[in-house]
Formats: sequence, structure tokens, C-alpha cells
Amino acid sequence: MNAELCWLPFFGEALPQGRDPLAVAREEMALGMASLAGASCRLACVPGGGDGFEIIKDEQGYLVRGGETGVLYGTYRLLTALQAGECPLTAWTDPAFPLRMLNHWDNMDGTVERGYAGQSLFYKNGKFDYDADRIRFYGRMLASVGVNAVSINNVNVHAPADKLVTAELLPEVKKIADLLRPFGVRLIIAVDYALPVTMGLDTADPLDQRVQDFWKKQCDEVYAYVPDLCGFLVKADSEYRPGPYKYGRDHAQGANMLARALKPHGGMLIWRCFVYNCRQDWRDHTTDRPKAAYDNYAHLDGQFDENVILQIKNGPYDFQVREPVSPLFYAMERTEKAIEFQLAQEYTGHQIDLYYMPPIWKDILADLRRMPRHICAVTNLGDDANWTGHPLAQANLYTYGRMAWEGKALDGDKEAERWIALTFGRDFPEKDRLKAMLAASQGIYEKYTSPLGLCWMVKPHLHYGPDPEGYEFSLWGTFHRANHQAVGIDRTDKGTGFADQYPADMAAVYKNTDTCPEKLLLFFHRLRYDFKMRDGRTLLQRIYDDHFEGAEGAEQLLAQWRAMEGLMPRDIYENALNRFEKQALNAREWRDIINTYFYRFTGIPDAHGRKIYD
Ligand code: GCW
Repeated sequence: MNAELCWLPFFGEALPQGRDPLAVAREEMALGMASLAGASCRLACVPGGGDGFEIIKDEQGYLVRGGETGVLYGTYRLLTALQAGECPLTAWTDPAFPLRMLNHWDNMDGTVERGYAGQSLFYKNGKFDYDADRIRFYGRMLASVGVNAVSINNVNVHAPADKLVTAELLPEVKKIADLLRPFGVRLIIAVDYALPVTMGLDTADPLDQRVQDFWKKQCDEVYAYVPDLCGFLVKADSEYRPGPYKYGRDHAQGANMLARALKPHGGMLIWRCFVYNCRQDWRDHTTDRPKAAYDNYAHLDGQFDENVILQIKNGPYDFQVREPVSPLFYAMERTEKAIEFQLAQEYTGHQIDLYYMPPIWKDILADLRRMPRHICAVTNLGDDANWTGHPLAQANLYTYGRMAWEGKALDGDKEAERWIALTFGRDFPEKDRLKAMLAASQGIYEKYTSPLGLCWMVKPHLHYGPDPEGYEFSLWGTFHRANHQAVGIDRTDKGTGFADQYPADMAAVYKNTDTCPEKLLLFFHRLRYDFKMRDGRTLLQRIYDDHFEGAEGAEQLLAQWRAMEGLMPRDIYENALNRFEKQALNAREWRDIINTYFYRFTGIPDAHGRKIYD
């Protein structure tokens, strides 16, 4: 059921074996050009040119000129453009972000936290266990879209992964680094803040000299094995992970201690800002989880060392279907930041439901105003032959890399077109239909699950399928507080005050129900069911309509997919067909459960007489 699939099929079985990007670029050029009869190409390395490249054409054919890694990026750009039937010529181009990262949430037992594409690519049964060729192919995929740093273990660091930074496991880490280095990909290791304690000290206090010495020694060891390690990634004081708070230290003190151990080796310390109270009481209306990141960090601006990057989730909650941009991005002018996206479809359909991300990224980036300096995404990958479970979910990995290179929101249609041409062939007869399906998918999903910024109606822990009160009385700070009159949380200054974490002009827009984008209305406001939407419908009717329309959209996706039968390898078609069938069921379940939920509160039927169960 799970055939191989990727956007670089033209390389066939062959894999480059070179030891550095220039060598790989030469091999790839030869391999790729073989499938492009008639084209000829040369490579020229521009020392000091880094990731940048240009592609020109003269009497002898194409010329890719690029820096040490730039030659490789230029090579893939040339080959993919020719394969997709586009003009490959480009003036010198540099990536917008120095670090274009992916985070794996892989555990060493082989499971992947929030993974929907099989098991880990790197580990099985507590050990490194992988297919080296597959890792090389992965490197090729990453380089082809410019991703250059990958963390290889879960931010929830479970033993024995805490030992990845010790001599016990570093020889194995080195092997992965060696496999990915030729593709310009550097490794990041997620570390456990309490490692000093695990290794025999009685504290992990960042201000304790013994702890500082411990990490210095550990870093010396790490860099002896992997001299170009990109750095460490840390989830501290979050969801029961250890961190500096335990010792009465703030996160600047906690992060700087590690950063100083990494500094002599040129390493970065990437510190996640996903810190909130996960033992909240639903009776308490004052604590508001979306305020947490700002409250924990904003006042620390200017206190972080220069090799610290704060990694902030795109929204203030947790990768919900629709959230505003985290207000922390507008604060902390003097701090390096990375925005974290989630390709793994934790809340967006588990790679069963189709959910193409560029449209939502576009909304996020438009609100962001200014990009942070770095970018990151949680991967959607596993050891499924097609990499992403749903064959079409691969488009998210592809377009993420493209966005990370360009540093701006991309035209989702254009990217989809190229991805389809590369993956299914330039002459794929249903390319327009497929493109339209991808383009519509995010909106469809949002409608049948949680329109208007309504969060947390998903099944607890699993995060697939509806359970409108599943999170309502739990400890996670995840409430919508629906009752017989109203739904949503007032986050204006009359409510929790969250909106005031934004710059004044944005806060003013969000706080006013007349100007707040409707997509976010229930994120910022608590509204009565008879609230009039801008088109005159009541809030309740709009909720009903969206769920009916969303479920209808899911049916249409299934019908559209059926039109693809016979146009691709049977198992790829059937794999996705099976998922579209499940999606249609899921959408129906969401529609009926959510509509019934609100109908039972209000007793108000659908204005169009459609069936709402009681
Ligand atoms: O939303 C939560 C996820 C956890 C994840 C966490 C995080 C890795 O449900 O699975 O843990 O976010 O981002 O740290």
C-alpha cells in the first residue's frame, strides 16, 4: 500500500556518494542530466559564496556558479526547473534564512511523537538502526529545497536519547552527520536539561560551576565527533521537562549557560518558548495559556547571548487550526528568534485528511510583518516508503523548504504546480484538478473542524476527530467555555488581556469585533450565538454552515481523487483513496458532533433545514 514517492524521481535508483557538496553536485548533475537528453551543464565553485548561487547560460550550455553549498543548491534548482519545464536561469540568489531547520520528534524506541508516517527513520528498539541509502536520499531531498539543519531526536528527550551527547552514542551520531554532511545538512541534538543529574551531579542549576564544567566537557566531546554540529535544541520547563526554573533561575540564565559551552565550537543554542502552566484549573478564568510565552520571555529581551535562538511556535497556543501569530514575535527586538511550524499534522488531520499548508502560512506571514531570522518546522516524515504517509502530504515538506529559502510566503498554487510536475510528471493530465484540491484543502479542514478560531474541540491526546468538551475541564489551559448563550474566551482588556500583548495597532484591530478578522473572532472574543456576522448570518448559523460546507468539501475531495484513478501507480492511488474515504467520515463526524453540540445548547435548528441530530 505504500509505494515510494518523491519529487525527485528522475534520479532513479542511483545515489551520490561524494563526501562534500561540490562532489555531490557533480554526481547529481551527471545523474540528473542523463534524464534530460540534450542539456549540458557546468559547475563553478565560488569560494566564500556559501549557500548562494546563480544559473546562467552561454554557448556551452548552463553554468551553475555557487558557493561551497550553493553549487549543490544551484544544481538541484537547475535540474528541478528543467524537469518541471521552467526556465532555470536566475541571478545570484542567497537564502533568506541562515538556518532552515527541521525538527524530528523521533524517539530511540523507533516511535515518532505525533508521527503519522510510520516509525523513525533513524532508530529502532532503543538503538540507531537505519538504511544508510535512505538517509542519503533524505539528504538529497532536503538539499533540493535548501533545508540545512536537522534535529534528529524528540525535544521530549527520553532515555537513552539523553546520551546522544555522550561518548556512548556519539560514534553513532557521527555516522548520521557524515551521511548528511555532503548534502549541506548539519545536525542538531535535542538535549535533556537534567543530564548533569542523570550523569551523577546533584544539580542541573545553570549557575553552579560544576554544571557549567559538565556541559563544557560534554560539548568538547560532542564536537570531537561532529565538528560542524549546528547546536543543541532545548525544551525546558515545559510539559514536565526539567529546566532552570527548578533552581530559581530564569530562562536567560538557563540558556546562556549552555550557549557558553557551545560557543567555542561555533554552536548555536536553540531554546523553545513553548512554556506554559500545564496544570491549570478550569475554574480559574484569569490564567490564559496563550499569554504564557510572552509572559515568560518578553522581559528577558537583551539578556540572551548572541548564539542563542529562541524558537517560538507560530501561534500562542499550540499549532491549532487557526491562531493569531504569537505576540512574542513583535517583542524582543534584541533577541534572535526562529519561527516554528508543524508539518506533522497533529491537529490538522494526521496525514489522513488532506491539508496543504501554504495558504495558512501565507496568512501567518502576512500578520508577522517581519520575518524572524531563522525558521524551523517539525517534520511530517517517517519510514513509510512514501515518506509522509499521505502521498500528498509530501507537498508540505517541499513547500516548507521553498519558503525557508525564499523567506516569504509563496504562491501556494505555483509551488503545488511545480511539486505536481516533479512528482507525477509534467504532463500529468489532472494537474489542475490536483492543484485545486491542494489549494482548497486547508479551508475545507478548518470549516469542518474548528472555524472562527475555535480551538481544542479535538479528541484529547489523540488530536484526531471531534470531542467538543474533551479538553474543557482538563489541566492544559485549553478551554472554549461554551454554554447555552455564548462561546469563546474574551481576550480583550475586559477579559484576559491577551490582546494587549500585541503592538497597539494590532491589539486595537483584534479587540474590536467589527475589525477582528472573522477567522479569529472566537479566539479573541466571547460571543453570543445570535451575534451578527458581517454578512448578516448569526454566529450559530455560521458555525452550522461551516460544518456542513466543510463536510461537503471533504466528500468532494474524495470524488475528485477518484478522477485520478489509473493516472499513477495503483498503490499510491489506493493509499490516498483510503485516506480520502477516512477523511470524509471524519468530516461527517465533526459536522454532526459539533452541530449537535451547539444545537443542544441553543435549541435553534439550521436555517436551511439540514439535518442536525438531537
Ligand atoms: O502540543 C504538544 C504536543 C506534544 C509536543 C509538544 C511540544 C513534543 O502534543 O506532543 O511534544 O506540543 O511542542 O513540545
